[in-house]
Amino acid sequence: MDEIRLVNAVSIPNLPWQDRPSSDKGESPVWRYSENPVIGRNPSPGVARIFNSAVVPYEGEFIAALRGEQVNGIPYVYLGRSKDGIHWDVDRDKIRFVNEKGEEFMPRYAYDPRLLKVEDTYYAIWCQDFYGAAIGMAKTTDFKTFERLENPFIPFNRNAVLFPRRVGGNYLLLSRPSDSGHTPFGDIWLSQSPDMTYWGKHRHVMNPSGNWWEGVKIGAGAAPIETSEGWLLLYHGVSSTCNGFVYSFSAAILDLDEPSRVKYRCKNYLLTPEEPYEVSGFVPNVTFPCACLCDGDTGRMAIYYGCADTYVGLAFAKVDEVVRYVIENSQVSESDTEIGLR
Ligand code: BMA
Repeated sequence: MDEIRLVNAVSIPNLPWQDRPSSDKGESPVWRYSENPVIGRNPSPGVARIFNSAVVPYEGEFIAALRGEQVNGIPYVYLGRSKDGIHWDVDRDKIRFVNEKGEEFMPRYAYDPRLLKVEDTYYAIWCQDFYGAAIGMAKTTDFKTFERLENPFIPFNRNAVLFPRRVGGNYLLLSRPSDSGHTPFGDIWLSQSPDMTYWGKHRHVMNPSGNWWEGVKIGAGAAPIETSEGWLLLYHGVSSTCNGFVYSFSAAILDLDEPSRVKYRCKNYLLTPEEPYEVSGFVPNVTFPCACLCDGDTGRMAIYYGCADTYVGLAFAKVDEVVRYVIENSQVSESDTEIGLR
């Protein structure tokens, strides 16, 4: 295997980081931040919990789209700002979304945001009501005005994640068609658009595998990371127990030019609920990644993941070690490696 490296990655000199503790003898190439969680309960007035949230570097600091569960139980998206990616100031007000005329256009609720820069624009994507659970999208260039885009899909759908650049001239969006409740099924799909409005050329990417940790449903987590081996996709997988669902996460590597083809898929999870803040909370046993910052200079990865629908956690890894682990523990099926069109 040639040297494994990030491709098209920006340099993030202040990426949050902590070396792997020597006491950590786990075989996974991912380790947790020792001061987790980085956002605790009741983080700001009117917000009881912040968890599944996404972070981008912005003007030498960091900005986050945070899933904030209000004290009336309704989730919404708030902006957070941080100099170090660890200590966060949470905006008092929800993100104010507008339509293309600049008029206020708020979703009824919004959760599980992802946030990503594509070309010169930042895109926020979340799950919202569109006569049932569906995907909402907005764009911003200054984090002051968020203009809503057309909802990309009819309901029901969740876990939409954009690619950081066009492939074959099109923007790419992963998503997970679902039901409007606590969906007991779910595959990852890829859709393409020339303009961020019309989405089509849908391709199946992968389904829950025979691996028990991801046997019920899967969903894209962080935006795919471009590497010399392909797109590294962190995704969550759900297993069913007599006490309910357990959310772990792992990774797959998608073909760079045909990302509906899975080149490698890790048969083991990279992280599963173990720590008290992951196994105990509003919904126990949930680790739910929504973002990963990668430093182009060092190959370091900082993964932001929701913990037990209550907190935000940070985990670290090195891209070459993750890619190597996925390849060495890969198990792909025929439906993974095919193009995904029937
Ligand atoms: C999923 C989503 C996530 C949540 C998870 C576990 O269906 O609603 O926001 O973290 O369930 O409750």
